[in-house]
Amino acid sequence: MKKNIAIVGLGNAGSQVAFLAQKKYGDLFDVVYINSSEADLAMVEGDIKFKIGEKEEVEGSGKDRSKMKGYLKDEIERILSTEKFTHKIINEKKYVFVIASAAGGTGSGASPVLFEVLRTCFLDVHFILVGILPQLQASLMEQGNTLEFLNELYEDLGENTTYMIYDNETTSDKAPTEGLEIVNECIVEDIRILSGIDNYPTPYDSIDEADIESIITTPGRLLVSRIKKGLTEKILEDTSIDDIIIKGIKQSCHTETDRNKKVVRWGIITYFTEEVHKLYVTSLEKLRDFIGTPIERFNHHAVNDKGEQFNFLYLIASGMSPINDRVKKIKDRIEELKKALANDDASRYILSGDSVAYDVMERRKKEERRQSNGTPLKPKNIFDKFMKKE
Ligand SMILES: Nc1nc2c(ncn2[C@@H]2O[C@H](COP(=O)(O)OP(=O)(O)OP(=O)(O)O)[C@@H](O)[C@H]2O)c(=O)[nH]1
Ligand SMILES: [Mg+2]
Repeated sequence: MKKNIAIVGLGNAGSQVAFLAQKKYGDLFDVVYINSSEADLAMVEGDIKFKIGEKEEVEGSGKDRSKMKGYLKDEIERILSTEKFTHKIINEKKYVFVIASAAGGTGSGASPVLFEVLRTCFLDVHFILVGILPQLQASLMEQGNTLEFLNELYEDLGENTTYMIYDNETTSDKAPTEGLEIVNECIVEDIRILSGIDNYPTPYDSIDEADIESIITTPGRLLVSRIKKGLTEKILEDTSIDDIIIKGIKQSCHTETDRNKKVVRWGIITYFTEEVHKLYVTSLEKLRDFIGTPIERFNHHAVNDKGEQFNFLYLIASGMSPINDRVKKIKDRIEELKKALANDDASRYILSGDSVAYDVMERRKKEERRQSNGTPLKPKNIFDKFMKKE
């Protein structure tokens, strides 16, 4: 089977997601790893790995985004002249997902600019940027990096970008490693749905490859909700399908949906038994109240004759609003942490690591500004935009 999708994982979080995708669905995805940490790269297996950064440096960047941009800039020509990467992996794909944590150094720093380089070089491939937000309890440094990442997404990559935002806060009630694994799993399963693999043949309404393409390539935020439980005749007699879908969105690992409801397209893929199909009210008014009314709707209804425990419903929504409500929470958290540092002696001691980290971040930004006055060549000059920050 020809693979339509590649996953480029940057930094530790991105690589872990790519590795999971490789392990679970190696027949659907090609994967690429990019990391500054030799140790992290050694833990994953896949088609191709790029180590960026100084050779003798074994570990990551220590959350230094700008250093990573510099490292990627130094290596970008080598990466783009690696035929296996460009010809076999990227150029042959329909969709390439570029995945990283927004909070670290390597993935957060390198992924937006890499995304821009790739989409400039490979015009026939659709690129989707996937960012993972840190928990609200994460450090000042991580929150600061996240804001920079989101700034690059919204300001530098701009409106013509399709992106997905996952959130480690959604699993903050779980044990730390378990929480991250749930998020990784969610990302991989969502991308699997976007491959269209579960759109079973049907004589009824259907979503074909071109429809999926028009949903996925809509600029703005892309969200997937997968519902596999509770879609039984008994439950649907008392509960509206809208409520089930809304709950599915709220309980997913995607970050919260913005209150400024906007959605351009959605696709709903159902696989229901006849009985459940009869209970399915397709107007979905409450859902529209929750995420907005799409300009275009696509439906895929296939009949499940295997038994209602196999019923499922997937929602793919695209062109959604920027995550301004969540950004506000990050900013509030940064203010809270800074205030605690300034006012409270007890907090000052506990949070001193953060304070130092924040100073380091400020210094790095200045350094980055100073370095951005060179006259680099293409595609290196794409980096300029990302290295000019205040
Ligand atoms: N969902 C998820 N989050 C992760 C994972 N690994 C780390 N994180 C989170 O990502 C943030 C750190 O990003 P990393 O991906 O480790 O950083 P990096 O890109 O390797 O950058 P460096 O700072 O250079 O090491 C923290 O908020 C972690 O909690 C993972 O496997 N899955
Ligand atoms: Mg790392």
